[in-house]
Amino acid sequence: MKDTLCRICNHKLAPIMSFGDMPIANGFLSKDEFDQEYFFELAIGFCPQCFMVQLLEQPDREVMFHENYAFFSSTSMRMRDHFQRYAEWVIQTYLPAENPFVVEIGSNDGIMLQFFAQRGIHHLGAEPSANVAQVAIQKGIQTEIAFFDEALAEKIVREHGQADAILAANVICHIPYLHSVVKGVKKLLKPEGVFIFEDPYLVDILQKTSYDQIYDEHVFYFSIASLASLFAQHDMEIVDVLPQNVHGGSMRYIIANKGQRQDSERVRLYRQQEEAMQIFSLDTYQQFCSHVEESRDKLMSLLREVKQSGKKVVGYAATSKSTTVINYCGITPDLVEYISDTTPIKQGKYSPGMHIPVRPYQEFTRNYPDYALLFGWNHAEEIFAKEQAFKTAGGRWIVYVPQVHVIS
Ligand code: DWN
Ligand code: SAH
Repeated sequence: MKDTLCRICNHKLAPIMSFGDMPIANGFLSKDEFDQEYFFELAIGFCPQCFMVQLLEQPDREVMFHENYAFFSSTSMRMRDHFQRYAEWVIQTYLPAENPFVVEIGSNDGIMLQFFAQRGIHHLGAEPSANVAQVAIQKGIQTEIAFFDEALAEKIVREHGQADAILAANVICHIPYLHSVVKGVKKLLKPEGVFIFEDPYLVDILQKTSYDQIYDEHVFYFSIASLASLFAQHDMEIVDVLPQNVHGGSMRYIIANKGQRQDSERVRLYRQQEEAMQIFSLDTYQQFCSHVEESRDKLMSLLREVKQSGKKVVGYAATSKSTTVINYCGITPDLVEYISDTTPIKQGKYSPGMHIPVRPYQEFTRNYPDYALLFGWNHAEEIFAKEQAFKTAGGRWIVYVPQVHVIS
């Protein structure tokens, strides 16, 4: 494992665990690209000084986010509803009645900004992956195709003025240069404005052994404690936190300039919970490693047992998270015949690393397998609701978060 310094406070990181060589999580590829596939060592560490859990090494941003980015946010109806509620809550709670301006970092295909655009609210998305950004632009959503950082924030201020709210979901934990992001946020926000973002929460990852949240794009695994330390360096503070039941357990953070807003009691309560979970102790992370290894061994024995009994298994949803599970566990195409996915850009390609074919969803419904391995476990509610017929036909689900088990 590499010797790396904390991206937040420069202290030397304590290594937690390595998952071995990993490909790009969203790097779905065709056969003729197999021999040029990019690999890096996926490993995480913990900062004993500011408590930030992070990747030791992250591939360059252009290798992950580009004009062929494979994740389109609007593939989940439940996430669409979630972002509609997020937008309405921001409008009611934080936007002034007169001429509000909202910026979203990592706006993807416009899943959240569409609800501001529909109301005629002045908005702007910063989204570097050109193909997903184009989908938003076609919907009439103002989008700057660029990575958000301090320089982009200055440009937005020059062209649009300062914002009342800067929003984000599942992107701040992707950006290694967070000091530049926070400096940009401070310049772009009106002094009384708010910066609101949500990301997978470290406590949920530890409690559920959801190690598949660990992949190239997710450079940070946030806690309130680690973020408090980041924002304190910029004279900002966390004024509220709201747990979210999406993407396997997320936390929404509301950040303001110091002294501008009263803190909610929730910040203190959830920090206490973090202490009770011992997120400051290296032992906790060592225990997490044993749970991850146990989960891998159980999943592999189950898949081998099912294969030996002559049953057919297919993967359900070619998620970014599945790249970690497939490559870390060593799931080969003889164990999982193909992965069903609804995203056209992934279909007809192969999964990163292990090269399991990705096929259109219709193939799943046309000829149900005996077992479906639920790579999209974070969307279980939505998926189980629409796959009643699979269950009625005798199909079984293999789930591995929080524990490896079969649902019949
Ligand atoms: O943080 C991130 C989150 C928000 O989204 C990004 N770094 C990348 C991405 O992660 P993911 O790929 O693990 O996201 P999801 O939402 O768990 O999975 C999306 C994939 O699942 C898409 O390829 C579509 C597929 N899917 C499907 O085939 N059938 C999804 C649903 C809900 C379905 O019913
Ligand atoms: N907010 C959406 C998309 C999350 S996927 C959702 O929750 O569904 C992460 C997105 O962040 C991708 O679309 C990626 O292109 C974008 N991204 C990555 N680095 C970024 C950066 N520095 N600034 C802005 N967006 C970024």
